[in-house]
Amino acid sequence: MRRPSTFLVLVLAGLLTACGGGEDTAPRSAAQGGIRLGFSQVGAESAWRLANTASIEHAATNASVQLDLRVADGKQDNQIAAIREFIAAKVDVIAFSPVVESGWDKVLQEAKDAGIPVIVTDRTVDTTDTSLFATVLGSDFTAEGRKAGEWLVEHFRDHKGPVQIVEIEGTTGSAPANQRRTGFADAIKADTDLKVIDSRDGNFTRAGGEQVMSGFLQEHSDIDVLFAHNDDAGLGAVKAIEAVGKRPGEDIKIITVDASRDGLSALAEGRLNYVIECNPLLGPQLMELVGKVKTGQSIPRRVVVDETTFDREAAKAVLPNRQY
Ligand code: GZL
Ligand code: ZN
Repeated sequence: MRRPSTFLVLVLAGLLTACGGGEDTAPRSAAQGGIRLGFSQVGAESAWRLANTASIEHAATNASVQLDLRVADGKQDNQIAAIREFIAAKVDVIAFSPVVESGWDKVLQEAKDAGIPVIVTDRTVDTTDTSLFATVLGSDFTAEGRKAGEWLVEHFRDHKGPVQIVEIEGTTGSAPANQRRTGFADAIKADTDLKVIDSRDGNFTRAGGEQVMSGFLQEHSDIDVLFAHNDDAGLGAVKAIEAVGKRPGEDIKIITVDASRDGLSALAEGRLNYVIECNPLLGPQLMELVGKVKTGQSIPRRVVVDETTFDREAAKAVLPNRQY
């Protein structure tokens, strides 16, 4: 009997892999096999970011997409340089998570002129020319901020007198920072006692959160609430709060966004009070979109990922098998 061709064996093997278990098993079509994807990643600033990178790498392997992922250490210039290298290398598709919203039109026009489709993931870009990218895959950050504010309005309904809130923002100019701030502010408008008395950039890192929170604690005597734009900054703030002998989660109520393992553990232990999920596991959906873009299939202009919220009980329930 003639030996099945190598190609046939590879495809069959690939299909079997795709049927494996686990979150990141992207449904694999032969069309994705061998597609070259250039991905520019923001950096390695938080647990969320590391989980996001792992999800993309894992899903590329499952989909046999040839991935060239470059980490930009939080610098837009590095991302623009990486995208230019992908254009020079004539990759099939470019995808990236833009560290900040603005300043992308020129390099995205170069990709368009080179006939290379671009997928924006996670953070969004602020441009008038939406022909510069095929789709945006990621969270609704405004909704995340709104969920944080709604919990606060509910939780402080019976609070008499002013509630003093401080905010540790994400990276200045980034879509999550801009939109979480807006969503939060809109939601707390419902209660005039809720006042943001100070707000500063903690850059989504633990060190940034600790530094900003210790500054707030020196300047403000009665802080009731902290809204941190991600778990890592919130966990850094917890350290600063404990360093001055106050009880995080008790003396100062804390709300964060991401729902990483460490964030949910702190919530389960009562050092945080409420955590809004921001889903980093974008890999499988990204590879599906890459396959469709490459084969010219139509795709939606916006793909919003599902995400939920956690209180203490919910955190305890999911922790045992939390993936990241
Ligand atoms: C949100 C993402 C943010 C996370 C942070 O989708 O861009 O950047 O909330 C990460 O943890 O650093
Ligand atoms: Zn008070």
